[in-house]
Amino acid sequence: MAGGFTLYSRPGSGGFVVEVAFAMAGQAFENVEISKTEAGEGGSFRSVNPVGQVPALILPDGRLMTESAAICLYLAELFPGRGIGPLAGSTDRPDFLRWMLFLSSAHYPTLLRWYYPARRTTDATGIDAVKAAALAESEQLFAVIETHLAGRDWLVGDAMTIADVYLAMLAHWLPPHDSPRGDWVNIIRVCASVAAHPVVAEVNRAHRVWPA
Ligand SMILES: N[C@@H](CCC(=O)N[C@@H](CS)C(=O)NCC(=O)O)C(=O)O
Repeated sequence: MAGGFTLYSRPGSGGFVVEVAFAMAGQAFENVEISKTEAGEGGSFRSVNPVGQVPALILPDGRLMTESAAICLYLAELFPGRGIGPLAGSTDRPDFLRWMLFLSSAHYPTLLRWYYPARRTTDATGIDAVKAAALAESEQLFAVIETHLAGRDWLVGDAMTIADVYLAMLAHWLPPHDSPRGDWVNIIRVCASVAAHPVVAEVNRAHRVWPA
């Protein structure tokens, strides 16, 4: 789409939350599916994003934007009033920034460590230990969220934001079952509310972050 947005993504990836933000905005974009081979070392996608990760967004002026949370925050500003998240100046803005960064910069990397453990050690016999530590840290962070959600409908304020969608995505990546732990009743409750949102449900039909 010349002059529009182009999103490089893959079903089930972090592109999910960005696609939901675009859908909430009602903004069309060209969706380019990148295979793991194209994204791998030496693959053609490396000329777009040198680190080979999705999501990667090409802005209408041709610049590259990476980082799922940064893209979501940008779309929230670009498309105000669409429920993506509270804007600067609103009471809920600090909470929104807190949880978006908590999820993307503290939590997402713990899951990446579990899925790509060989990047975290040069000791071939240390893989299992890296995975165990990654899972333990992820569970600690989910426990923080579980406590925060007690008596609340959403992570931020009194309406769904893209932060809740981000949470549902991470909760359904949790190894080994791709689902939140059964005793996290508050997280499960919020994930169910997110899944019931018609815009989210429509995007998830293609992504299947959770069973559609
Ligand atoms: N910090 C990045 C992480 C993106 C990321 O790790 N994406 C995964 C898919 S969910 C990926 O492309 N992994 C391939 C790799 O790391 O080689 C973001 O928030 O967008």
